Amino acid sequence: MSSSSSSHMANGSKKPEAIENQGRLYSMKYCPFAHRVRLILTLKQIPHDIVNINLQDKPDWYFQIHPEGKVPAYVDTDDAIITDSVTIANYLDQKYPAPPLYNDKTKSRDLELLDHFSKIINTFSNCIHDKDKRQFEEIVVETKDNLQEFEEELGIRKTPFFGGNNPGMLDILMWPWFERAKALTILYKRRASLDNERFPNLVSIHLI
Ligand SMILES: N[C@@H](CCC(=O)N[C@@H](CS)C(=O)NCC(=O)O)C(=O)O
Repeated sequence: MSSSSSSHMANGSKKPEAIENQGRLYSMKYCPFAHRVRLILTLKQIPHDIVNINLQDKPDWYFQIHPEGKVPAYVDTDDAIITDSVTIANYLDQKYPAPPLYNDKTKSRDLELLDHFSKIINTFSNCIHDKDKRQFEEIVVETKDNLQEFEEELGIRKTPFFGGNNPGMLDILMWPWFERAKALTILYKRRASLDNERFPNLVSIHLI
């Protein structure tokens, strides 16, 4: 369904030719935002290829696709260019409705929670890039407080995932940061995890 170059294209490289009838994701192997889109492409079985971009030495041609040179960017079969992970996810969900990733009853709350999740993304990013000078304990307390409403929402929905019995859009768009949370344990040499007593629902989804 997809092919991807494991190396990352740098300046001086030639832009790979588009493949007929396939969209293309410009990605970077470790980027959580691009990971979101890879999950959607796989789940919806959308034919695509993946071109990885070296973000330390971006190819000149890539700025014609994304003026700021960021990933992810998705180029559709009709050459439409879509940037920003959430915009791409929603675009693909509209174009390829199966399986459905939103539920009419919960969509607006999902979008609200997604917006609130950006606080957690920012904290994670600041920690990883050594920009958050606070003590580890303080960061953990704040992050847990920010996750409280997610735990409560699962309690209200009484379903294993935000999407119901299967992961939905919110689950998918949050997942890359849960998967990477263990990086904080390595970075701070302290265990960064959620406690089962306070976060039983989130722990059971994410096994962290
Ligand atoms: N809001 C964007 C954020 C994308 C983003 O920040 N990507 C990072 C890689 S993880 C990037 O391209 N960094 C390179 C740069 O800023 O020059 C999205 O959701 O797609």
